Parts: sequence; structure tokens; C-alpha cells
Amino acid sequence: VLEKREFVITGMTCAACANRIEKGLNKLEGVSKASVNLALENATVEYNPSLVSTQEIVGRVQKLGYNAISKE
Ligand code: 9UX
Repeated sequence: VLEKREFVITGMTCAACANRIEKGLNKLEGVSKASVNLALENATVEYNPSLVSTQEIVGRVQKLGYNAISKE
């Protein structure tokens, strides 16, 4: 069962930043679809919670040099 969650992303300053995060998240095992919106400073991630946790998603974003805060 896939879950969909929104994250606030901080630290993005250009469109390439958003693309880097989007590509990085889409490469994560268990993520079926990630889209990052620079203007809204958020990411929508669809993932399989039995394969990847929200902590791992946040960790991936931090590894790229940004921060992610899970909504709700
Ligand atoms: Mo361009 Mo966004 O170097 O960090 S990718 S500002």
C-alpha cells in the first residue's frame, strides 16, 4: 500500500536545487514518485512505507544539503 506525504523543503534557491532533490528522492528504494515544487517550497512523495520511512526520506534530502520537514 502506497502512502503519500508532503514535506516542507527549506534551503532551495534555484530550479536546479529542486531537480536535484527530485532526482535524489526518486532514486530512493521504496519511493514510487516524488515531485518538488520550488515556488511552494514543498515536496510530494508517494512511497511504500514497508520499504522506506519518512526519516529516510528526510535523511536523503539532508544528505543533499537541504532540509525536509514532514507535514502532520
Ligand atoms: Mo544552483 Mo540551487 O548551484 O543550489 S543548484 S542555487
